[in-house]
Amino acid sequence: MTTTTAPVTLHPRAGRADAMLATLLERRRPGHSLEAPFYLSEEIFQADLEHIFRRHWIFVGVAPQVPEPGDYLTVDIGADSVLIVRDDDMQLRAFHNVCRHRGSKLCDEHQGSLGNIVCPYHQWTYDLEGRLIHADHMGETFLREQHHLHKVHLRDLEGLIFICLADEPPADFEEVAARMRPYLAPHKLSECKVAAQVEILEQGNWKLTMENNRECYHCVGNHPELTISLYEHGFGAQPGPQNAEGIAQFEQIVKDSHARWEAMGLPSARIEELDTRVTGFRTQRLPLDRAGESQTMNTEVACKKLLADFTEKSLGGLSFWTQPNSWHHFMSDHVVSFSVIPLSAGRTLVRTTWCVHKDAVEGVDYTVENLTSVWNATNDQDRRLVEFSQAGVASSAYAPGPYSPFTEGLVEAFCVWYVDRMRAALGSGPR
Ligand code: 3BY
Ligand code: FES
Ligand code: FE
Repeated sequence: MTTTTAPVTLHPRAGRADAMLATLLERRRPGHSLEAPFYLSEEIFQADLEHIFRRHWIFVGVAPQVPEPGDYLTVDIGADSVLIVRDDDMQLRAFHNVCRHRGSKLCDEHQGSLGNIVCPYHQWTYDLEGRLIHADHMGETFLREQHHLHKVHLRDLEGLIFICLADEPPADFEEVAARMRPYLAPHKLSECKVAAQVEILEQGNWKLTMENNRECYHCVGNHPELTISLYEHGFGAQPGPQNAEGIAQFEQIVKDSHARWEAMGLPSARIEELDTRVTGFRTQRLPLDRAGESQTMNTEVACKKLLADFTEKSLGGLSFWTQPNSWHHFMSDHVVSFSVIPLSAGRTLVRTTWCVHKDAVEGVDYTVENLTSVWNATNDQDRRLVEFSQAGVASSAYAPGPYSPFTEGLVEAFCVWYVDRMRAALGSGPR
């Protein structure tokens, strides 16, 4: 996938909003932040939902949120509510959260547990595989089998749950999954429990949330808690004589750590495919500073009971970033996952979930406060930055500014991916 400068050939049924969007996509200046309407326009927000969030694989939660048959979670992508349920055979399934009778929403809570899926309106009842098993008053000739719940595509990638609302989801997810499994599997996320989940509402566009996540240029100035565990030379700077030695030392630490972890069966090498495929992703396992164990205030493990069968605490942080809406950090003692859900042009939900070994005991092996303090602080700092950005791009003085070639390469990768995917959607068949 490459960014071309050729004009987008619009579908014949394209409207004025699409034409405006196509013009903005065509004139996007490489290496610069996006023009203001991408963050402010409700029409572009609707296009984001349609072309990005309804066509790509969206990270919605972790398997430990739904450990038992009947456990469910719901997620709203624009007007589409999706119900994710574990069935009696322990299979995860996703359905549109919409009754086949007169369309009532079925489950209103974000998370819960049920025996069958019973519509609150007239009690049509579906089993955990989405089959309509009971509907009163519908007569002898009514065919229940024609009224099963509409399915949504779902993949469980080693405990990370992705859904896709498209009829034909991007097929390259299977390759991404195959390449990521060896990295993720050793941490056994599916054998964890949720220790904490926090939702924050950001008064900003979802793309500002994602762009902010894709760089650490802002870390030194804003994240005193997170930077305790990050190596000073590990998150980017402009290389020069003043830091050449520090960078070389860090690179040596990475090399030595990778050799140690690879020998333990933990793949560590970086994969960099954020803007070169439909299901853009990136991964790398990086050493942590000081005690080097975990992203905590003292960099020691937050949970004494380690994940899986790990006996070694210093496994660094395995990070996994996906387009368009997630990032994750897998450590020896816990996993922290972030799901970004767009609510409107200027409002975004960020859901953070911390998981520990399912046998870990709160108050004995870990405390929620110690486990969550770094990312609660960091999320709040990032929320403020996103809100400042949202306020600033609304100003008449805002014009796209230049990215650092050293520390904002992944922000550019996010924008290149976004622009490419939007152009592909606008230029192709019926919508
Ligand atoms: O660690 C993260 O997930 C991102 C990357 C850089 C800044 N940050 C909060
Ligand atoms: Fe669901 Fe009537 S709308 S049973
Ligand atoms: Fe940040």
